[in-house]
Amino acid sequence: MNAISKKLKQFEMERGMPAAEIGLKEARIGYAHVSFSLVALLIGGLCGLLQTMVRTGTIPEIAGIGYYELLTAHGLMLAIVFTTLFIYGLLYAFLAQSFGRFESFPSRLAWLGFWFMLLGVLLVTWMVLAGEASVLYTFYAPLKAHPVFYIGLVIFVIGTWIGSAAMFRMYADYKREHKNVHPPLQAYMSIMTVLLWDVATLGVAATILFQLLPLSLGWTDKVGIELSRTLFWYFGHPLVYFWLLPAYIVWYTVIPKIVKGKIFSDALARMSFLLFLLFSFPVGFHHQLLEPGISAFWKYVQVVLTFLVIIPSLMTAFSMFATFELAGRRLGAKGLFGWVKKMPYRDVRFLAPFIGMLFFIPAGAGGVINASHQLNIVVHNTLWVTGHFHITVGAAVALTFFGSAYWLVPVLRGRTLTPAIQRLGIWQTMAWTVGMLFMSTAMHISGLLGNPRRTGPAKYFQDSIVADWIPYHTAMAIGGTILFISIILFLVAMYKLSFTAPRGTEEFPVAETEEAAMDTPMFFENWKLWIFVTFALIAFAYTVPIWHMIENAPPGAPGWRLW
Ligand code: HAS
Repeated sequence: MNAISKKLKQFEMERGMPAAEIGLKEARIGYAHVSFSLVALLIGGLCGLLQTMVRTGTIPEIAGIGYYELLTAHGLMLAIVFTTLFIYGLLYAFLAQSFGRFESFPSRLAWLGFWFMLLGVLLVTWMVLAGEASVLYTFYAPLKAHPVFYIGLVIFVIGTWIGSAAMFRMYADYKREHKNVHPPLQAYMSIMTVLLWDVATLGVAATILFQLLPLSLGWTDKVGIELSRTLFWYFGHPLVYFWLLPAYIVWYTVIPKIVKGKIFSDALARMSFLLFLLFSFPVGFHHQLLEPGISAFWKYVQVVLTFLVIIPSLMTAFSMFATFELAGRRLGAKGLFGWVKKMPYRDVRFLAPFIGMLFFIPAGAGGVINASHQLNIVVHNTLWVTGHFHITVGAAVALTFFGSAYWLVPVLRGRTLTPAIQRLGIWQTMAWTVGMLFMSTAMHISGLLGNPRRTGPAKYFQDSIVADWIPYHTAMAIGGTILFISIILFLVAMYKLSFTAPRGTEEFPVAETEEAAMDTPMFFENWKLWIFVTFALIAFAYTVPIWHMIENAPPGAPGWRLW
């Protein structure tokens, strides 16, 4: 073991500190983000339930609010607001726990970011509920929303940039004070996550500022659809890894502690996050495989790169299996799968993320199917894709966030997780699992039967094909209802953990690395190099196709308001 590794081990010991060591300032900012995300979860969940019922014909429009308004609010509230706010809360907690109480915690910057995000969300929600922005969460050109909707989005993104600047400062301060030492693994992964978000949002900021907002303000009368969608998916694919990586931080660093095991390899974990940074961006065309205006060659290049971005997920799967097996053997498990019996299934902090991992196995396989050009022709724009993202972000990620909230909220509030709340959490997790199985299975199958996504209630002239979809619609409505019940149970649990659970010190679970793991090389800290390689790959994958889109630009389309 070299000197650097010794220091690393020493820091690992130090950061196994009790939760109370998280400073008050960090806890407040973390809790503000998490509690705001819970409000978004409630609104988004309710809109999700209502839109399922409107689409399946169970209920008509509600108070003039139709399918597309509900679907837009559902998508934005859950996919953008709930996730981003929860992630920021979680990352602040990871950084605070990694570095200990920091006198110089950049709380002003962090709060400023929070208020910007809040303002942005309020403006966007106002426009959606006022019926001025039924453009779904992808706000695809040439759909045209009210300018305030786009301004709200810009303010929200600026808020996230300010928040990430606060995180970068914490990391830089730590590095300045600890030369030639790896910052703790959770901190490294957290910084990688926000860096990925910052680079990704450059694309969406570009299409909003230079295309959609000018169109909406009437400064331009046409928009280039292909360019706008390309900029959107340059952002849209790394966005899914921005959701996934915080869940992976929990899988790599928290779950081993809960199962009484250790992190299989610090170096492997860092490597997988680094690969996500490099390969998340040059792959956006796999969302546009069926769009004209992009040459087959560049689609092919980006599909090949898509298969590279699967590798860090396979590394994660390997690492998790290794962690479980080693932990199981330490607890006396025998044979290849003896560990399965040794896992703490009655602990919601483990059960929820573990079920998330199980969901992620078919979810990942579905991603591989989507990325294969010929198969994409079958599933594109069908409910299959909706099923895919419900078992990725809606199951693997959401269940991990739920499980994490059962220790995070008590840590941030200085309270404890009681056995009664544990039981509530288990019920809530089971309800989510059952609801998601109903809903996502029905979505996958009816998608294969040709059921389109993003469409309101339609009878298609009573065609017989449509009759085949009806049982699946019923299953979706049942699943959606169970999911909403799960959200209510979760919010009850969070209320108790925030306000009524006994005061005390809850454990912030962070595992140590296996002693036998290889030393972590210092090259992971070569940020200048990795950021350069990231932009080089982006330039390689996008320069020529975007140049083609501009050079051969079609006349563009006027903005449309279809609602
Ligand atoms: Fe995806 C569309 C391809 C991952 C989310 N995806 C979407 C959309 C969303 C989304 C939201 O190529 C729709 C966007 C829209 O509105 O149009 N996706 C992929 C690929 C992956 C992938 C190749 N997606 C995700 C993740 C998401 C997400 C993660 C959210 C968090 N996706 C696509 C494509 C489309 C697409 C096309 C466009 C479709 C179209 O035509 O529109 C890969 O990253 C997946 C790799 C994952 C794995 C699984 C590894 C398994 C693990 C679990 C281990 C389990 C353990 C437990 C240890 C290879 C890590 C074991 C215990 C036991 C007891 C067994």
